[in-house]
Amino acid sequence: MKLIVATVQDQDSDYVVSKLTEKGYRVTQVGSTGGFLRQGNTTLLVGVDDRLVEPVIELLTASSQRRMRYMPMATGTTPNGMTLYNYVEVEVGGATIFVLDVEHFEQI
Ligand code: 2BA
Repeated sequence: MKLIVATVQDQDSDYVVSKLTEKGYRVTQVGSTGGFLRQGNTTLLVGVDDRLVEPVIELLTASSQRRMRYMPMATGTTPNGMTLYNYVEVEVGGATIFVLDVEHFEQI
């Protein structure tokens, strides 16, 4: 058995979760925050048999999108002390996926 840990963007999470549950996968949705953008995202935990890892990754690939985000970056200050910002473009994935071996699984 494997545990798929997938971080997706908040905008995609409902759609991804509905696609997973439609196909009969069990999923836990955890609210998370990316360390770089400090914006909310969603981390999904999906426990599956080894043979189902690829189909789940295909589903995640098909149902989550890459998007551009804009991150404020301080570039200096005006003579009267106001901070000046520029926005840098950051491309945020689709999904960031880890696949872990499950040593033990039980439901009580
Ligand atoms: P964040 O950490 O908020 O990162 C958002 C996006 O910012 C990243 O998109 C990437 O394009 C960029 N980014 C992150 N760190 C960077 C850096 N040090 N320098 C330049 N650009 C940087 P993604 O790579 O698609 O990641 C989306 C979210 O997935 C991340 O949000 C984080 O929550 C999670 N994630 C990505 N890689 C991870 C990893 N190795 N371990 C744990 N979580 C990860």
